[in-house]
Amino acid sequence: MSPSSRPLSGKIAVITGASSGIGAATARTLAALGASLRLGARRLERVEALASELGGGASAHALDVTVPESCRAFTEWATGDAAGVDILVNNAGLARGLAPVVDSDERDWREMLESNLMGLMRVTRLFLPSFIARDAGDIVHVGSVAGLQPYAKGAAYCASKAAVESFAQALRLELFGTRIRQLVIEPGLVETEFSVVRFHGDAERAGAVYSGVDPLTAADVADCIGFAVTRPPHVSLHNMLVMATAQATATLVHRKSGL
Ligand code: 8X3
Repeated sequence: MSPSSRPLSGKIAVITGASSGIGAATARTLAALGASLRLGARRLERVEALASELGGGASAHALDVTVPESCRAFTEWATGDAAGVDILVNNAGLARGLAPVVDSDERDWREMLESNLMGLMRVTRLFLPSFIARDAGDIVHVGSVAGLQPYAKGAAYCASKAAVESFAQALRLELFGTRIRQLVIEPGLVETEFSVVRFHGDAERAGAVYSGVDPLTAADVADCIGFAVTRPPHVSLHNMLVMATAQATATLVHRKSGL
C-alpha cells in the first residue's frame, strides 16, 4: 500500500461500541487507512480480539458509555500516552423495542436515551479538551435516518437520534472558528446485530427487517466515515444520509416480490 493510501498514518482514532457492527467495521476501515486505534466496548473480549486481529497500533479497553466512571477511565486510557486523539467515532448505541408509545416499556426508553444520547454527549465532552487544545480533529456521531424521519413505534429511538443531530448542531456553533469538524452520519437499513438487539434477541423477527432487500452493510457505512475523515482540512461534511438503494425513506422499503 502506498503512503498516499494510508492518509491517517500517525493519527489516533477512538471508536466507541467497537465490538461489532458499524463500530467494528469502522475500526477495520480506519486501520486500513493507517490510523492507530483505541477501541472501546462493553464486550471487552470481543473488542480485544478485534484489536489483536488489526494489530499495529490498535488496542482495546472496556467502555460502558452509560457509566460516567467507565467513560472517564476510558478517556484517560485513550489519551494517556498520546498528544491527543485525532478522530472520535461515537458509535455506541442501540434500539430496544418497536412498540407504540402507549405500550412502550420505560426501561427500553431509558436504555436508548442513556446510550444513544447521554453516553454520546458524555464521551464527546470528555474528549473535547483534547480536540480544543490542538484546534483540530474529527468527531463523528453515528445517528440514524430515524433522527430525520421519525416512524411509528420507534418514538424513543427516533427522539434519541434526533437529539444527537441537535446536540451536534449546537456544539458546532460552540466550535465555530476552530478547525474541529463534526459529522453526523445517518444510516438507513444496515444489517448488523441492530435488529436482534432491538427485538430482545428474536432473530426471526430481526431477519424479517432485511428480507427481500439488499441492505447496507456495516462496511458500507464505515467506508463513508473513512471518506469523511480523509477530506482535506477545509472540507467538512456535516451530515451524511446513507440509505440502501431499495430504501426511499425510513419506512418505504422496496422488497423483492415473492418474499
Ligand atoms: C437504524 C435505521 O430505520 O431501523 O438506525 O431506524 S432504522
